[in-house]
Amino acid sequence: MSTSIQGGPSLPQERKLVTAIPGPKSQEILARKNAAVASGVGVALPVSIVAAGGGVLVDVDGNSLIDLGSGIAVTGVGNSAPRVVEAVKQQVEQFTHTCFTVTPYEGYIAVSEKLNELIPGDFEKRSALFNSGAEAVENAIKVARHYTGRNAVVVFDHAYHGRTNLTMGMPAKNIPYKDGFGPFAPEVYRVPTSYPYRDGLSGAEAAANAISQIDKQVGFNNVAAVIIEPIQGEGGFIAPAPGVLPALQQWANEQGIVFILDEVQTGFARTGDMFAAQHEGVVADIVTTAKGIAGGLPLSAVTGRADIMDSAHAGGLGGTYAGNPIACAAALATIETYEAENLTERANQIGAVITEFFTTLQQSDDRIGDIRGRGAMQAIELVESGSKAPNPALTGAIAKFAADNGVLVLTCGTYGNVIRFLPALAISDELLLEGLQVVADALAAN
Ligand code: PLZ
Repeated sequence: MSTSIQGGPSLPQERKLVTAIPGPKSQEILARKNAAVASGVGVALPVSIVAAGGGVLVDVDGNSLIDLGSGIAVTGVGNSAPRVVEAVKQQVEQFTHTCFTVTPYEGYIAVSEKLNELIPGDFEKRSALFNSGAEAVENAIKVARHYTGRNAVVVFDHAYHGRTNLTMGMPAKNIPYKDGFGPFAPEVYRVPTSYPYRDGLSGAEAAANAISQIDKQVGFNNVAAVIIEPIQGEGGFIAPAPGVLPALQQWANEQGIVFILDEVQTGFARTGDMFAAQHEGVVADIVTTAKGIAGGLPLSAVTGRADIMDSAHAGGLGGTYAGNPIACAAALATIETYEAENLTERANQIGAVITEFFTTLQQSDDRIGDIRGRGAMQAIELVESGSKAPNPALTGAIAKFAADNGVLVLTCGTYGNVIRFLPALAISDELLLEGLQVVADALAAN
């Protein structure tokens, strides 16, 4: 693996612990956090970071942790990729902000052109830029409603789409996202999806199930949009059975329903294709993207068929910071990095390393119920030995053991029993395998 995208402050790519986790300086800072920051803002691993790059996070005590989460699938190119650093520096010296809807600038337009070119679909497209994934989802729904003149939005079991009021009603998980935060926006309907490890349904069966529920609960003619993650992220890295996405796409097209793919977590080389939809040749009417788009700067996008996207009146879409010039400069440099460094291929190599590692381990530990994912978006679902009963206690214990031993892993899943692996595509095989071995040690110790 070339080191050309590791960049950053030349961080040694190593796991090195010089204190317990968290160390004394981190503890001091975290005590200030508890006094200053609203406690609803939790943290997964309470260390205070001073540098990050390639596949490591360095904390204020001098510990170097292996990062298998990349800020929840954001820093695909690393946390300080050279092209991104350079582009951001240049832009910040030119200007930091004008508000695109007041006085525009080329970067926003260049990002839109690039997205229109990269996102699957052999038709004219338009894009609009925003700040967060949730904001992109909200705007995709605004556009779909405006275009169709209909209200209903269909989401799926195990879905996750954000934390704003509209998107908060869309995730399928109460704690931590929804509890006590209602009322939620109306006209959001949830239907079953496909969970191959647990439901055993074929793609055709799962799609037929969902479509039949939409018919019975909502009525096709009331549906503005169906929105689905090509691989469900927060819900547990669930890839639907083959055929589900093409069947939903075809049905939505026939019914005049806007088919939205939420590629916020799966997009930008993560799954071994530039976009996860490409795996089955699915073409959405609208695609939402964020996270991996801009190397860590806040940017999101809604990209779709020109006639749908252009249906909203001028002034109907926007936001003060939406498509900020620094974030746009970072996005152009980030996308250039994915392409120039062939990071889709790297994502597939990473996926092969992870799959092989856990397939071997599974032979002697049946608590690894399922190993799944695509490219550098992989997960293990943990269950009770001899059954498929979810094992969230083991999952938490493994994340804790890994953190104590200098490896950041993230958990997810509706049942809280999935460990997900989302390393930066800049990580070396050596460091990745060292991180995975710590997870194996955690399994052995629990
Ligand atoms: N759509 C598919 O995965 C964000 C959530 C982290 P924002 N997932 C990480 C947390 O605990 O808040 C996500 C996603 C999909 C939309 C979103 C929302 O993206 O940038 O977090 O708003």
